[in-house]
Amino acid sequence: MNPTSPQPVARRSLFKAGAFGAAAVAGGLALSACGGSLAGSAKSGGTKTFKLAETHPDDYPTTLGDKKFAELAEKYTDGRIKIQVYANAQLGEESDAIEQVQMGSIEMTRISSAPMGEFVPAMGLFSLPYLFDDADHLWRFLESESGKKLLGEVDGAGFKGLGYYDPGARSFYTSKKPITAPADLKGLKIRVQQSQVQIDFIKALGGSPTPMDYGEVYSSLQSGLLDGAENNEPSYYSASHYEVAKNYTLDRHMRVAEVLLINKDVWAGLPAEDQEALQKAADESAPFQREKWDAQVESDLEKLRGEGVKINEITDLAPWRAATKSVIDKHGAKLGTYLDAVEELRSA
Ligand code: GTR
Repeated sequence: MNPTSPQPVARRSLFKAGAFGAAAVAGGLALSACGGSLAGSAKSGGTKTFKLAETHPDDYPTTLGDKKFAELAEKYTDGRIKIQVYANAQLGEESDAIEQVQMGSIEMTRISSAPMGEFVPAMGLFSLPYLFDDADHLWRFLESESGKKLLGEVDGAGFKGLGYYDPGARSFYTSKKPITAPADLKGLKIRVQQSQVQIDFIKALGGSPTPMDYGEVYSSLQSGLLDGAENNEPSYYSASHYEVAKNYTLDRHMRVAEVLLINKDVWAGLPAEDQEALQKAADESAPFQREKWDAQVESDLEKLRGEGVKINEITDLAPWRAATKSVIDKHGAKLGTYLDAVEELRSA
């Protein structure tokens, strides 16, 4: 990685030879580790075992959502489908996990919609800055016809979208100086997810965007390769990024929906009753995950204060919106009806 220049991300870059090879190897290893003989599923005595890739630790709210989903899926299929949740990025970083689900060497993943945006451009909607007023606004959209249609778009890229999980709100954290105004980001190297929209967001603020895997952020902050990054409270806390970047600026610039995905062919190969059972399990796991999320944000903020993190709450977003309007103008044009729906639901 070149730390001084932003790295453009195209869908193709996620398929670069190295990553593709690594994903294939990881997928193969994971399969043999589970004793799977079919590509994409391990079958024995009429039961199927699916792997679900999750980047977060075991007790993180999205992982708890995955586990609830797995528990309900097993129950509603009378044990015909078992889902094994592999937390802590055991099956690879998110860009690899997406590819593996697309290839079918992993059946399922819970993933951020930001890297999905490189496969399904409409998912880039969630990386538009300062778009949703709050979690309720986001959920009104996610549960609307428009939100469901957007989830359906993953179909064209080889996936079936089973549902959304709460992503909280992403905010900046920096190692040296605290961020209090948009101009403070000038010249800072800020890690972003694999997302062109996020690259443009940091550029609009005068910073130097650095797309990087989640697992590399801690050491890059520590070594000074990065000046900062951005994420929600549970990620900032659970990945210990606060240890190496102690200034947290709550500007809540993005609510990057989390998505639950299954490989499209694996889905298509299931009998209708199992499809219904999986969908019901996913639907019921979402409110459970959201409840866990809200509780986690509260307790993590408390712990972060206890660790001496300097928390700076941004109350006036007007200058931030003004500085980044070009991002909405550039990417919003491609998202027409989805953006209209977000506007309509603003104060429903
Ligand atoms: C988290 C998200 C992860 C991952 C991470 C990141 O908020 O839940 O799936 O995308 O951010 O920044 O890479």
